[in-house]
Amino acid sequence: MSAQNLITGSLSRRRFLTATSTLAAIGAASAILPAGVTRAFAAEGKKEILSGSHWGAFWGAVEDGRFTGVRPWEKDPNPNPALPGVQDMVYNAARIKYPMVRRSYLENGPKAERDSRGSGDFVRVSWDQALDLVAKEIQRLQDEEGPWSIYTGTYGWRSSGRVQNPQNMLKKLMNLKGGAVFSTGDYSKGALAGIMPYILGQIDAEGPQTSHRSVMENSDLIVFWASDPLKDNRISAGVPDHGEKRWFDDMKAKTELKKIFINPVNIELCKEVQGEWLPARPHADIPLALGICHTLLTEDLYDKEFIENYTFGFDKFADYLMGTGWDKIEKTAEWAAGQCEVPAEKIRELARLFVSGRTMLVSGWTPQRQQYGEQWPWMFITMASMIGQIGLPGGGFCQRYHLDNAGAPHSNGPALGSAISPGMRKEIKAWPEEKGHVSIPCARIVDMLENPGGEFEHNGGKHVYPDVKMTYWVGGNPFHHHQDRNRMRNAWKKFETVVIQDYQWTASARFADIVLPATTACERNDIERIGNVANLAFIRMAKIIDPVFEARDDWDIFVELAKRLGVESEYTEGKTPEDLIADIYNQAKEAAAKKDVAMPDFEEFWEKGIVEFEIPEANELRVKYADFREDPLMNMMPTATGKIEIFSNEIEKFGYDDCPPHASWIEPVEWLGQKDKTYPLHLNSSHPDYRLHSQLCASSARELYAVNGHEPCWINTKDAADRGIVDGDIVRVFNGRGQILAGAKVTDDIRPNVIKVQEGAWYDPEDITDPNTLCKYGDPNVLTIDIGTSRLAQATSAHTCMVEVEKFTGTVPEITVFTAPQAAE
Ligand SMILES: Nc1nc2c(c(=O)[nH]1)N[C@H]1C(S)=C(S)[C@@H](COP(=O)(O)OP(=O)(O)OC[C@H]3O[C@@H](n4cnc5c(=O)[nH]c(N)nc54)[C@H](O)[C@@H]3O)O[C@H]1N2
Ligand SMILES: Nc1nc2c(c(=O)[nH]1)N[C@H]1C(S)=C(S)[C@@H](COP(=O)(O)OP(=O)(O)OC[C@H]3O[C@@H](n4cnc5c(=O)[nH]c(N)nc54)[C@H](O)[C@@H]3O)O[C@H]1N2
Ligand SMILES: [Mo]
Repeated sequence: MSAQNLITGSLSRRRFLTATSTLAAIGAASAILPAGVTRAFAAEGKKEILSGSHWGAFWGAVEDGRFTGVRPWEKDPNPNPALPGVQDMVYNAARIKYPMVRRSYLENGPKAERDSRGSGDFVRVSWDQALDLVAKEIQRLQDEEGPWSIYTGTYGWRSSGRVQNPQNMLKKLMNLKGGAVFSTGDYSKGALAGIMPYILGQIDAEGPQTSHRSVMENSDLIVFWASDPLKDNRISAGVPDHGEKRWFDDMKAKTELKKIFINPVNIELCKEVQGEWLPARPHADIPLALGICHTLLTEDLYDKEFIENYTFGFDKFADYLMGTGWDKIEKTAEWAAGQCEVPAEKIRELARLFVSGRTMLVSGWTPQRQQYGEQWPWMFITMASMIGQIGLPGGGFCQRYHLDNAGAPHSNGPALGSAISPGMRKEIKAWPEEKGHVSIPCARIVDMLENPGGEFEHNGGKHVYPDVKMTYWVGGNPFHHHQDRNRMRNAWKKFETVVIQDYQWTASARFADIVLPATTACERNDIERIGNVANLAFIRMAKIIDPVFEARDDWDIFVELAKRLGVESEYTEGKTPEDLIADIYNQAKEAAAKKDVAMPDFEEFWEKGIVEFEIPEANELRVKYADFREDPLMNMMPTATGKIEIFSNEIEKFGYDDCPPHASWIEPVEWLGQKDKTYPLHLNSSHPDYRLHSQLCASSARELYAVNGHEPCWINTKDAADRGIVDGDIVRVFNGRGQILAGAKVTDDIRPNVIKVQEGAWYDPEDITDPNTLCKYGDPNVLTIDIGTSRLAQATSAHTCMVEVEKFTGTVPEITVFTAPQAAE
């Protein structure tokens, strides 16, 4: 039994006391654990244990050591309907029970053929055997090649918890062994994060935003532009507080507040608050905004004083609007109407409306998750600058109301640190640039695999793709999150060794050589905050039950590898996760004391499971950029000019034709305005209602949304009728890159010529030997394009995608992805 199980596992308090001699034997670090941590939660009999997850805080019921159910925390104002999936996943048929190795790899090692990856031909091995294999391969590659031969980009949403961060654990281990190729950026807002430093000198779409109360008390109009705060706040990277529900209730009650939703989908929030749905063409947000800006300019409605005092480079943008800029097109409302299918008069009306009172412009992130995605955030802020209300109560713009309830007032609670950092690369071998760059933009993984030694450009720099031989992935699911699955499947063969550490048989695990079964967050201890912005409370993420089957904590797995690789003590630094939980709690407690906020001792906190904080009245009225507005010299923007940059000299120097030096419209390769109508429907693969990406897809929560057993495909009534499709039909969605099955959801809540298949649907190939095989369940990333947004950010262009849909008339193949491969059962 591991040390951790002894301390926090299913032993009763009395038995824990009798076990102290064993404890002493396993090391001092464990023996100094505060008594609170040692409390056994998964003891005999029935009880409920408070814990937290991406989906919310909950009480987990335990009967005779078995996790039997979840009940939302009673203070959650809007529990996520998918929450029961958290319990269901623990014993789910897709759970990885044992360490497994692909047969061919077990027999032949890294020189094994790679075509049978994904066939499910695995052999069960012992933990020792699996760990030896992994450690041996890491050591061999570090010795014979170098750190540039191992890719540990390992992007992904893992589980909540400030300590149990498997990505950082892996990176720390790799850094101690000489390093590896890491990744930069994210799939979320990669283009935004690339461009914003040039515009505002900061990412902006992070942390607290203008408070909801400021909006409710001051705004006359709120525009949700590609933003869905009702759906997207259901989850959080920490534990969601779901307080945004109160904001929606207030919005609904305040009928004099006008709400406009610019979205190809009539989302639930629009209906809930009786908003106006403006179903503009997807990907035509920039033309629509340009039409608005042109009206503001030509009707002399824009805020000249704001432009003069707070922004840089407007004259060049004005030339561009008037047709004397780089593309010589005047961006009249009529021109815009032709692109976005919103009538010209409506565009002018919007422009006038935006300046007639206090306007809050809210953007989500899909318009930057497309080709030339850098342009949208720039366009959005340029438009807000012309309106001139940035820094005023209830005015300006916000790019994050859809995550972490970012307009919530924050409590007086202290920050809560995170425990394990990747550290610095230990230089065992020098790393010459010609061996490849030390990191790649995360969404360029397939380019890297296809072009070892090839050059790529990124944010003004030129680098070389490394020649990687191995990948180790934890806490992410590349076979859901990455685009153009068939192309990826082929490129993936470049890896000689693929290690996937997960708790469930994702497609990534199926396409691995070595599969290591990790615990879920319910089988180990951690700590989190409720509300990344509100910071309502610190919550114990308690170990609810002992690990099931042969699953082990990520921490334990890495300690075992560190032992084999001779770096155990540097890796653990003499601590266990429980020590680290106590450490970060105690650091926070000290910081709180300095602010005169009292917090209980760690043991008391751990016993109770929660410490809640108070919300000072003053924190309700936050206005973002108010200080900049008040004094733009003292509080200048951290940009080159100290102002909001409508034009960027730095970007101009890069000379990128795919990222001009001011917000611009460049037609994407695929969109509804293109001439070629082979694939006439735009695919919207936005984030799922009742999952977090691919997490919980295998759980019973699927019953909330599946259509005829498949991932739903929202399709407009007219588009369906034109194709003889009725609600509930199985349809085939296809283009030149691939094909999937899905279940038709026929509705007028999506505009014509657009369909929606949510990202995160599990990839279930019918025949892995076929390069264009059908996905039997409905993964939209079989259809999406894999190109960088531009040379600036090199982010994903997942939303740039055209498809066709037809009724599926063949025999519907059985969905097999939600059960483990046979040998692994
Ligand atoms: N077409 C399209 N594609 C997209 C997007 C889109 O809008 N459209 N969105 C993109 C975005 S924004 C994102 S962020 C990505 C998300 O992509 P990912 O973050 O890769 O998606 P998840 O499904 O959250 O994957 C997390 C994985 O970690 C595993 N896991 C959870 N907890 C643990 C743990 O404690 N230990 C270990 N070892 N494993 C654990 C889960 O089982 C799961 O397999 O997808 C991107 N892909
Ligand atoms: N429930 C749930 N919430 C989540 C996640 C999840 O998986 N599930 N994932 C989290 C993560 S990692 C991220 S990055 C964020 C994602 O945040 P976003 O990228 O903002 O979220 P989405 O819901 O994908 O898209 C927002 C809205 O944009 C609309 N849209 C799509 N294309 C266009 C377009 O071209 N123009 C316009 N105007 N609108 C368009 C979609 O219909 C959708 O309503 O969400 C987070 N929240
Ligand atoms: Mo994301």
